[in-house]
Amino acid sequence: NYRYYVLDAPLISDAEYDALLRELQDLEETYPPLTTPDSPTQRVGAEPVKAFGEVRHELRMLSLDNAFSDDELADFDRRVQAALGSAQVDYAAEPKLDGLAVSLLYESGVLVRAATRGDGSTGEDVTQNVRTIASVPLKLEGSGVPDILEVRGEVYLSHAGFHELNRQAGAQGQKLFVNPRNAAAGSLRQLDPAITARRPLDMYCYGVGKVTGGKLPVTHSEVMAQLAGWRLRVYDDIRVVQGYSGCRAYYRHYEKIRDDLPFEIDGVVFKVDRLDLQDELGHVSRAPRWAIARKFPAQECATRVLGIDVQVGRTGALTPVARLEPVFVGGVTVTNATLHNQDEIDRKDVRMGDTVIVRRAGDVIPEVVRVVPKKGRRRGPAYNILATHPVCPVCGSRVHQAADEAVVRCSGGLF
Ligand code: I6G
Repeated sequence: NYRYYVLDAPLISDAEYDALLRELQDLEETYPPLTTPDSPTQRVGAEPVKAFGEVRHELRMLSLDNAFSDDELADFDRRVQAALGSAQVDYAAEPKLDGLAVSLLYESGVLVRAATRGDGSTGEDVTQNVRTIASVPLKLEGSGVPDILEVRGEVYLSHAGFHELNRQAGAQGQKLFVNPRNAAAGSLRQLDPAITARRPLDMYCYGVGKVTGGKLPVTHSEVMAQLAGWRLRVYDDIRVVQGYSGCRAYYRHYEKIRDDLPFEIDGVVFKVDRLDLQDELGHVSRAPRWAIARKFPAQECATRVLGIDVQVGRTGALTPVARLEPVFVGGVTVTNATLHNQDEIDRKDVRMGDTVIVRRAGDVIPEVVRVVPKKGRRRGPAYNILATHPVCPVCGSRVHQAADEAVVRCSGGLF
């Protein structure tokens, strides 16, 4: 499991893995006392619950302050320098995954409890659900594991996992999740762990909470390396960067590669690397003074549909396009967004005058993601591309839609 789910470097084939797991199941059935709580066979199997229990976090789970520009990032660095009275500060940098924060409690190296952040003071007990996440170790391996170790991190769904989940939901006529974050939250908050187990959740650890009966290294980056040494899943490009310019370069790099990552990130996080300096800085109300999230420009924004036009492409395909009230999203002003085809318009039920969420990611054409429901508002009629465009808006030829296609095409006068 560790090689496959944490290191992403399996040594054996899936078939060999399945055979080993079956052998273990057979052994445990024959000799029940051999079944330990941390056995790979014991990830699923807890009974559904009626409601989650409450967990009080002994050390508050803080949130992060945000910087939305280079200037705000520079301000943060200046504040840190001033408070510490030092010229240049080393920061540990890592991407900020768009998931939900979870706390894992290990006693003598064994996972005994997992909780959501909740309001920071009190969260929900999601132990049985977190146990089903294959990359979360049920038992830590290696030497020097503290008696009590609370690890914090982000539970998330990869893009692939999210699309697969929505594909299945669509096939079963269920409501689709709007984004990977909501899908991850919904998956973790299932009362039946068997359902969570079928969701491809994953987790990266980003810090520690309560630690007793053991010593940890003196910098954040070394602590992260130590967690990885105990087999916890830690991001493999946590870097120590110098000062504001180092932070900015790391941010630029992730801004560039963000759309190539297998999961959604909404920014990068910088933390003063030395833990003694973190202590010196302390925190204000809900956020530490020693950390900041440099956020990417929002990729989704709300705006209004002014009209629906049609564009005719090189292959004669008629693509419906929403004309929008201009909106600044993903770093540019967007005035048009693709609606893809009639099936997509029907599925999302997009109409003129609607308030919609528009998404612009990387160099991809902006798209209408969904309609924002407005209670009590009278809406326009449903849009139908064949009704509004019986002929091609470019050449006037008849348009047609093949029975097995979602696309409407210009016939080019051929029939
Ligand atoms: O919500 C968070 C995401 C990522 C974090 C975080 C983080 O580090 C990479 N770090 C801290 C300290 C907190 N929230 C409070």
